[in-house]
Amino acid sequence: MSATTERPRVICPDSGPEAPYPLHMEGTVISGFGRGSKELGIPTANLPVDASVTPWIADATSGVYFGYASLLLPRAHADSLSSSSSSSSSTSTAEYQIYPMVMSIGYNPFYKNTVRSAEVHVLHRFASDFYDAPMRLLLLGFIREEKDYSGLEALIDDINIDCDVARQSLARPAWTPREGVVGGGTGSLDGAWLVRK
Ligand code: ADP
Ligand code: RBF
Ligand code: MG
Repeated sequence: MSATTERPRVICPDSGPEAPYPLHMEGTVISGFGRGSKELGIPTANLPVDASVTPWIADATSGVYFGYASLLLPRAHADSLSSSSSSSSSTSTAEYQIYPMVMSIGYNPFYKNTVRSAEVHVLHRFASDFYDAPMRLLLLGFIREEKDYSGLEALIDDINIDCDVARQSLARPAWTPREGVVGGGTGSLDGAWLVRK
């Protein structure tokens, strides 16, 4: 129908991420604009944009990035693999779990925001919210610049293609961490920073 459907689904070299990637970012999941992105089927976990914590973000091109997110979920969260019910030891500490992600950094021209936001759509279906959870991000590549759209449907279509691009591009061995990806296989990417204590 539109040109967007012709977008390539695998981007960046098979050999793995290239400079300046990987880029790191971390923070606590905060409330966003409350625009009901959840109702659109695309919830986004917002992180504070603070150049004193994340120096590279000040000069980062606004747009859509892909990579991995790790989350330290409370042990009571249904998606926590270190929940007391699934853990053999009651003294074990919670661990970061890795998920593929796609994210937007920018002003969301469709909504004409005046402040820059960083929002992450985690490619996993969660049983419940995880506001206040510590989150780490490993950005591995840039997908596209942010755009304005004539209608919400066109924005949603493009975001769904972004998800497809991220999923397929991250599925290659040099783009998959050695361990720790929830529901994922193993590859040769160094994901140690995402899960370190
Ligand atoms: P807000 O405007 O507060 O960011 P959203 O509608 O974007 O609200 O929903 C974001 C919240 O949804 C996240 O903070 C998180 O707690 C929850 N959530 C559930 N599933 C996901 C997911 N797959 N990716 C991102 N956030 C999710
Ligand atoms: N907003 C835009 O205005 N233009 C975009 O091109 C755009 N691309 C996005 C891509 C992804 C992968 C995600 C997760 C969000 C994107 N957004 C974009 C932000 C979107 O408008 C925002 O998530 C909702 O408004 C909810 O805050
Ligand atoms: Mg959000």
